[in-house]
Amino acid sequence: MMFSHLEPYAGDPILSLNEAFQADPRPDKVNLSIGIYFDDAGRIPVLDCVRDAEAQMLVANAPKPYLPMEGSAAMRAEVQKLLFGADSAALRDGRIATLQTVGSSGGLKVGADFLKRWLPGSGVWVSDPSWDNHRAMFEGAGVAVHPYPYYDAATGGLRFDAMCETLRSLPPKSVVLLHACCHNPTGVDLSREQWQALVAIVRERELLPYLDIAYQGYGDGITEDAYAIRLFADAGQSFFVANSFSKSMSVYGERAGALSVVCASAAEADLVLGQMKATVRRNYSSPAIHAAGIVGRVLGDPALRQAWEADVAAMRERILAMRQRLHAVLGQRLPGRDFGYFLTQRGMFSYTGLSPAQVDRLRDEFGVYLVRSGRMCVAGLNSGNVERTAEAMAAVLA
Ligand code: KET
Repeated sequence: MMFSHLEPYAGDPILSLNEAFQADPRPDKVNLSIGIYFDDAGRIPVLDCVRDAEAQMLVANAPKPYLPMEGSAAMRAEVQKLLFGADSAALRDGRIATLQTVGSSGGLKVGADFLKRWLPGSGVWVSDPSWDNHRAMFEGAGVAVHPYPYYDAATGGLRFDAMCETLRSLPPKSVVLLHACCHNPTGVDLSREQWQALVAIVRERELLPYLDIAYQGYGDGITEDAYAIRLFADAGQSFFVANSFSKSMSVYGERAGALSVVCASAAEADLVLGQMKATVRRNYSSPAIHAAGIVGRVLGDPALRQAWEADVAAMRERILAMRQRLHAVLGQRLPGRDFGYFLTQRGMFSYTGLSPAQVDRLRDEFGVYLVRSGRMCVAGLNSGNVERTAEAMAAVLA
């Protein structure tokens, strides 16, 4: 009996729920649980630009060696331009160390292991609430995790003053995890003025920002959503960025992501890249070659790039249309209640304010799946299910 002492795994609040959805036999079920973009037919799209990149790879019939620990050089260079802008001073100065990682989750974990080893006294502060896996991954790396105030349930907005007050009280070199755009789970983002105020606090308190950008292009646009990244870089700040292509290229299972560290000098960036490579070697040795081929081509080939930007805009606009439809139906059914948050929140998610009991009722009675926190993936709505989903929500809210 080697393993009888194990505690049973309670499951992951998002991934286990998605498994429960798949197992639900009801034909009219609606998946608003996991952060995946579904098209208007309810399918995960294969973008034309991704298919064309894969077709090019098939024709080239190139061998599949191990990539270096830090991943594909061509992909890393494209990621840097995408995040920081081709004319970034930090990029020109060679101050950015970028690695291709196994999804952005792989990047977050490699970054967490690196911090545990090289800034062992630093804790990490995450927004209240945040993506649950942030806490799990940093704690798994042995880093202490603390919350900072963020979402204001009373107004559906941001507790920005309280957030700043907490950040001002942190010891130097504390790590502050920030969602660069499309906050998960709330959909509530900082304004540009608030980002600027944050940069000043980070500088004054010598904090280390760790930006997570998993939904680039789903907020206001591909470049617009990189605002915070470019602001920190232009301010001469040292910081981390983990970025994902899972959602923006609809390549979830390819595990396409990267981790970048902006440093004070090119020499420091070399040191960081070296130790990051060592961290990767100890975790998974090297990232996936197919993911590098897709991302490198889609970003680097002008025609594919143009097609991708149009695809991202179409996904963003379809989500917006679903937000408006949901808002309209709920406003009709429950007049006098304020559903304005569906329109102001950004990205894939809305924090609905539904209680766990209401979420359970939606699932059991109507086959509509939300995360129990009340988080809804708006990208699971489509013209065939949005009306009845809104009616179901109205029923449990009444
Ligand atoms: N960061 C955030 C903020 C995020 O929401 C996700 C995924 C990731 C990182 C991971 O991305 P990837 O590059 O695929 O490793 N979030 C969705 C899926 C999940 O929980 O894994 C979600 O919140 O539903």
